[in-house]
Amino acid sequence: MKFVDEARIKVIAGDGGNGCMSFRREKYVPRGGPDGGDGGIGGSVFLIGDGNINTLVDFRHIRTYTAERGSNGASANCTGRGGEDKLIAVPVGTVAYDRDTGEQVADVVSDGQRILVATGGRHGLGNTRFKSSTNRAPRKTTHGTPGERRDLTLELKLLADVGLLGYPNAGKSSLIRKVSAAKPRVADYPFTTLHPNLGVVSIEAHRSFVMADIPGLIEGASEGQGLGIRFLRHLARTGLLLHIIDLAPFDEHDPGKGAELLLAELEKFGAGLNDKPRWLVFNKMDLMAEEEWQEKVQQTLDYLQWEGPWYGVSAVDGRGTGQLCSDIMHYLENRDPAENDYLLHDNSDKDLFSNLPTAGTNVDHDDFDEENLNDPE
Ligand SMILES: Nc1nc2c(ncn2[C@@H]2O[C@H](COP(=O)(O)OP(=O)(O)OP(=O)(O)O)[C@@H](O)[C@H]2O)c(=O)[nH]1
Ligand SMILES: [Mg+2]
Repeated sequence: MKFVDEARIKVIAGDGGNGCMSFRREKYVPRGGPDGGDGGIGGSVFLIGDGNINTLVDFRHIRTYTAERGSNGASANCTGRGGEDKLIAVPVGTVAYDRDTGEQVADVVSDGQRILVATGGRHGLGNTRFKSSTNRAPRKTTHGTPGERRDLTLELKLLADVGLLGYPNAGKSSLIRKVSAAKPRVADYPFTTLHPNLGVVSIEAHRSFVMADIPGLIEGASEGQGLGIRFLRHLARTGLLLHIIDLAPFDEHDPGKGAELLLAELEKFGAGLNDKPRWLVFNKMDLMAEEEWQEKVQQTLDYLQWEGPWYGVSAVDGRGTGQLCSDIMHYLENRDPAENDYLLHDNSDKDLFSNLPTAGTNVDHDDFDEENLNDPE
């Protein structure tokens, strides 16, 4: 399965139908008067949220979406038929921008939500409309107006409550595997994860949150190093970032300095990511003796002058993860939603995520299409 999170499309609403010019012609009815009907209105184009879709890949094949034109009016005062609307199914979490103005035209946040993106043209008037006491045989009609046309950029921003952040190989995918039903690939080399994965973390019946695992970040990601920072957009709507830190990283970088560099990348990305609440999660606790572990954690905390929450876990044997997840749940349930522009999913959304294929599948490296990383054009 390919994961594509950006696409460009053109949407064209239908033109309005033209008004008709006609006069009543009937036996024994001399000078029957005007009877030209109005045209029909043009069809509009809508985006509609669909919880069963989780990628914008289909938009690579079909780029133009056209709604139907309204029919012209006809004689005997027949109004033309309205053009049929065009509905474009998009994943929940899709944001659409007008490419010419940069304006955001749609933000699809729920299944079945319908948002107008191009308005159909108005109908033309038939000559009946122009009848008056002084002009009983008007020869005037108007044309329908053109339907709106727009070039749109679609961006998918996954809707998750919590986002995982960290260097490649820190154990992000291992953690989501441990605490949710999602089974992304885990391997002992960097850049195992090539696209985001979502997992639903159930704390107990009716209490759950959605966690997003994204590809690892490295220094210079904002300049395109590694897989770059484009996947960071999937963290833009999360309420909490978990910064996963490996105290014995494969390239032996200093964990504190590494964390600092990563934060600088967040800052460069913008979108308020560096202001989001962030907790440190020291992973791979099982690899070290207790004392060594304590010492390394302390060194890193001191280096970062960290005063926020932090946790020690092992994504392999699971220690610490239960506490972490229940604290996250507690945090999400108790913060003031008005202060934040992200979405906390109530349990009614759970079904939506439970059928997301991302929660159990991953691309194989062999299947992976390099092109996915680039601009779709
Ligand atoms: N011993 C131990 N190994 C771990 C732990 N967590 C992850 N690993 C190992 O670390 C390696 C990387 O784990 P991943 O979960 O793929 O790391 P990631 O952060 O998702 O990496 P990318 O997808 O490349 O960014 C794998 O070999 C894991 O088995 C842990 O808690 N303890
Ligand atoms: Mg991974």
